[in-house]
Amino acid sequence: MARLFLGLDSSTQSLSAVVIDLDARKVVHEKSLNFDQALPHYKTRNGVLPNRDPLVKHGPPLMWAEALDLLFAGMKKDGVPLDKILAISGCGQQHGSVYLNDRAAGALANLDHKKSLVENLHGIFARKTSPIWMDSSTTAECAEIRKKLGGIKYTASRTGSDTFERFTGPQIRKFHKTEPDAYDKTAGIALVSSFMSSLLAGKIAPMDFGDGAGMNLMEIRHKLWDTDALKATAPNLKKKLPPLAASGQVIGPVSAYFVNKYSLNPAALSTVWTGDNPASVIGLGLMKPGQTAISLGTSDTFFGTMQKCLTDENGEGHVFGSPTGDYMTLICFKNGSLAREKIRELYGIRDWKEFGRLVASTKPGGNGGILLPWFEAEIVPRVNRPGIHRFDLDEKDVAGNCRAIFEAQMLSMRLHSQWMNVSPEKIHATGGASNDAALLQIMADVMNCRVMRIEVSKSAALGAALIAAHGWLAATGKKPKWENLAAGFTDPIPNSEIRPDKKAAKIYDNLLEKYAACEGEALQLS
Ligand code: XUL
Repeated sequence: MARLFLGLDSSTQSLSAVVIDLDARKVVHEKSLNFDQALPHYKTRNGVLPNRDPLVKHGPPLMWAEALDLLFAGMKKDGVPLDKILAISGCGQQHGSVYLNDRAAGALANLDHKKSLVENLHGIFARKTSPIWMDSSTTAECAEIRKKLGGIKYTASRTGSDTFERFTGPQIRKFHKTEPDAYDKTAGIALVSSFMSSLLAGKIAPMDFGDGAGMNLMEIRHKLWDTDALKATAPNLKKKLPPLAASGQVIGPVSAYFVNKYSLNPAALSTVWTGDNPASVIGLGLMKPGQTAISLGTSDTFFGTMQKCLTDENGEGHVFGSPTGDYMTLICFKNGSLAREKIRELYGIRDWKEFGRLVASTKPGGNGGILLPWFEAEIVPRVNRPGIHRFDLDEKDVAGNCRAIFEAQMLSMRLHSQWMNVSPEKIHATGGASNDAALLQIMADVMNCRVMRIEVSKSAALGAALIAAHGWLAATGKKPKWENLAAGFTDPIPNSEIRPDKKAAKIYDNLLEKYAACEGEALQLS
């Protein structure tokens, strides 16, 4: 009988599912549900609730729960053999937090399949909305925690990252400061990942070492809650946090809710979820140190596997636990595809094909023009006052601006990833814009490295399905090797390799210095 595993990805804009057949080494089902389109009554835009303050970005946790119902209903309707799934894991947009009151545990344990998840979860939240990773409203709290922990370098070496506005610790501190009563009534805090796994398990789920590291609360080298960081963040915090565990660790059988309602296999194991980036490390096959990936998603991220924990003294990059038990490094740039979309809108460019054609019609380095695309407050480098900045670039030059935005995104990645001390020998490219050959050529030239496209767009959900398989095998006494497990699922697309052009790479070596100077100048203005 085929061994089937389900991976879910609760991301900013959508909830996705990937079902794999481990023996056939095939993805047998993929499904995705866009929050804005499928659940318009939550009134989100790109999965985010509107807010007058541009720095505040929240999402509705009930929407994520309702999406889970809809996705399972859709899979059942599509004839996915849910009764044959052996284990489920998942991942979520990192850093987002869900605040539960003392009724949550009881409600989770007694989910009534005759009602919807939304009805079942009525009255369990201590805070209606969840701050998500796009939120940058906690600068004061970051400074307070960082100071108490002894500065950037120490905070980073202790928790894996400097304090960042989107990280859960500073967000919790802001909640405690601005709504102390609601904070006091919070019995449990979950991450998006652990909230979703709690629904599937029917009990409060652990947080994993990957997503847990995105909170500024976990001691990165020992993978334990850091007492000083907890103290620096908010009172009585330890009591509100679940235990930490490895992703894929079995929590128990899935909640009867999903068995009764969607005919899910009653013996299916529900396992600990992780963050979307740690899951992508697996889904992109980055099991060996030095293997890197660039994901061109809502945000652009640069990440890879690292065996020994090395942290960024300047505090721009992050270290998280990897599902393999090693570490992963990551740098996240908020102005990713949203910024590319803004340029497309600004110049009325029909579609991405046209955008790629315009880029290809221009020369590497675009005559030295630089465009800093901080449409939204940026994470790396830190920009709290959004704005775009052009240097030696004519605003009316449509093709030049299309090239310049992607060049700046890649130059910024190169500049701000130098601390990792990894000279990538190959890059796996993924995410929406990775389908565009002209953009990938810029990536290969700026990074001076081979770039390969990877087959699945849903690398995070695939990674989660592989984590489920790993957890299931481990629970049945096996010691699965990650490379063997992922073989066949994570191979790059044949003949997709793009090699750097020597001349162009030289141009970018020189342009990097100018980019850094322009960035410095623009930061003075921001
Ligand atoms: C990583 C980060 C983003 C989100 C996107 O630190 O904030 O990549 O995980 O979902």
